[in-house]
Amino acid sequence: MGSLLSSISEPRDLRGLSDEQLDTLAAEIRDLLVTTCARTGGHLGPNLGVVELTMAIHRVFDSPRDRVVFDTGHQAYVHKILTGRAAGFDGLRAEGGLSGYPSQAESVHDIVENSHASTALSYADGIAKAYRIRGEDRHTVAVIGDGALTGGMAWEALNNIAIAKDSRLVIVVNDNGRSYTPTIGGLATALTTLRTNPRYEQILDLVKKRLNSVKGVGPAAYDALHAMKRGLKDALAPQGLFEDLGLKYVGPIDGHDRAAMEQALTQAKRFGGPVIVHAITRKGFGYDAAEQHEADQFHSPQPFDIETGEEKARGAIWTDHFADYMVELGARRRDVVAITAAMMHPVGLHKFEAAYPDRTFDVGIAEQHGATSAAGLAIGGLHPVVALYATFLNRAFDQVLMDVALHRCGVTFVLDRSGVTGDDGASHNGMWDMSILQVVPGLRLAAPRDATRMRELLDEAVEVADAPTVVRFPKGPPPEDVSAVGRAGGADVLARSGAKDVLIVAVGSMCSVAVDVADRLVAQGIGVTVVDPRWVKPVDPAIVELAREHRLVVSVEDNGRVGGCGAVLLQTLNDAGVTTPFRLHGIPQEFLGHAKRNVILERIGLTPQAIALGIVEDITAVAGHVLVDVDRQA
Ligand SMILES: Cc1ncc(C[n+]2csc(CCOP(=O)(O)OP(=O)(O)O)c2C)c(N)n1
Repeated sequence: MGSLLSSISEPRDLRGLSDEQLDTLAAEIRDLLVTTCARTGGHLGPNLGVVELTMAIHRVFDSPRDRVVFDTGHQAYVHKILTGRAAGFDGLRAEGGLSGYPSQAESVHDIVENSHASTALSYADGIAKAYRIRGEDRHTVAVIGDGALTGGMAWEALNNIAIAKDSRLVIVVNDNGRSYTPTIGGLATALTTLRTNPRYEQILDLVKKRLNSVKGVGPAAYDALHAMKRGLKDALAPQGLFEDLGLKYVGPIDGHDRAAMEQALTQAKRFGGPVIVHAITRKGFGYDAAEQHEADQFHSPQPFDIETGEEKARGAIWTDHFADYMVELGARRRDVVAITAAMMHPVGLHKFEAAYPDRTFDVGIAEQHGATSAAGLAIGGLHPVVALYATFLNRAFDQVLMDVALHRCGVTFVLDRSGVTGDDGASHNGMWDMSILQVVPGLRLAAPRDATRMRELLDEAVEVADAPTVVRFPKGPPPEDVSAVGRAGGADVLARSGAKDVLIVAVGSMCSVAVDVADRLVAQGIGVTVVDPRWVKPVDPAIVELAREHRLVVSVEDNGRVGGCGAVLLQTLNDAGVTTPFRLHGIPQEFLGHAKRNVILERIGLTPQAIALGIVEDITAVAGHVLVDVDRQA
């Protein structure tokens, strides 16, 4: 660790440093960011872009007395470093180590840790109002990217902040022009216009020249300056956007010019009401490989080689299979269109976009709009495929329920990163989708067990024209194909051996786990049937009948235990009068701390070994119970 860096244990340590020392510190921070992310992976690009901006905030404001809220929170590494956590970067995102997002458990300087975008302005609005009502003279700073500004919540917040005239609230817009890829939409265009407006540059030059030529500060100088200011304001009219809302605006400021940032923030702090400080930054700034990385400027690279910037090779993941198949599907079905919420590459729609640009829509970080717009596309005669990370579907629940399902729209939602995702922490696990979607009438939900089934189920999903369909799959590589040994209704039977002791109903990625469990049970003389429902909602009547025939039913899913597939299956069996003992395996309904996926699965008992052990105990108890009954009858 650099020598200056090791002298910073809290933000106030920044105050006594000279400009030169601050520049050195910025370099040391970048070095730590690059070397850490090269080893662990992480949000490198966004953090390289906010080094000076974060330093300026911590020099002008007094955290934790003043509160700093980072939208999404993926860009808070520099904040962590400046609040005494540089040494912890060794264990970034690993179990027991630093979280990749702000974390209240880690530091009093951290507030918002949800990592779902576009919430910071609402938090900040509330915090600032609370301090005003409590009579506390404290400032709240919200840092929000141009990407996060595309989310509806941000605009709901701005609408309210604009009338909270005495809120001591400073909104720093970190405008790097990008989400992962360039930010899309009218707002992005307005910001770009502002940033690249040649008139703005000309006027700045003019201002400088005129002011230099004015001797003394008389009325003439004032008029000239005033006229220039009006000129500037006109030139900046595109972002009248903010000013029309009644929000004070400072900028645009070069976000890598720390001194300029400090000046703007000081001005904003003095104002005493809500102010927007518009900072222009470059994602990946200061590390060539990141700045030049075309797809996403190293938004969130895997571990990589520092010299070449080359990411460590990885095998094909579920997303890659989806990406390829969407192109085929698009060729066969001209009515299929695709929607991403600012995650073209991460969800694998970039290939579809390359092949069918007119049929691909990046809606920004706007899952709600994306879902209802998809309903509109369906009403208009197309079949939209909305590809999201499972955790972000939570945002669009009401839209799926009321706008898509109630209106019987044929929309297919593809949920990537479902189940335990691990190193991004609690907010990124896709463990809610199969619970919240269970309550949506008419919706059908498929969980493919391997890449072949993913293609098959996607085909079946896009055939459904009068209801929402969902295809969900996890993070990482799919398993080798798991072939079926038979069929029961619409479900695949994956293993059938010996007596009808145990029926394992395995969901999606848990199918290969269940086959492993079956091998272990068979080795102990326990009869097992493993079934993959393929479509987990609605429950297949064939599975109800299978359950009736076995002595123990075990469900296994990588979704929360509450309200998920197992819970609904149990309820369905109950309704059908099937009284076979039932054991439900799933994710405990907790916010799971960050760690590698396999470490978490181990911790929560979703491994073949743990499940098999539980079944041996359960079937022994059940068999004992049956024997007692038999004795009694005799
Ligand atoms: C609701 C929601 N949808 C999607 C994401 C995934 N996501 C994480 S960061 C990001 C882009 C953020 O862009 P911006 O706010 O401009 O920040 P930058 O990374 O450019 O600094 C996206 C889409 C998310 N965090 N939350």
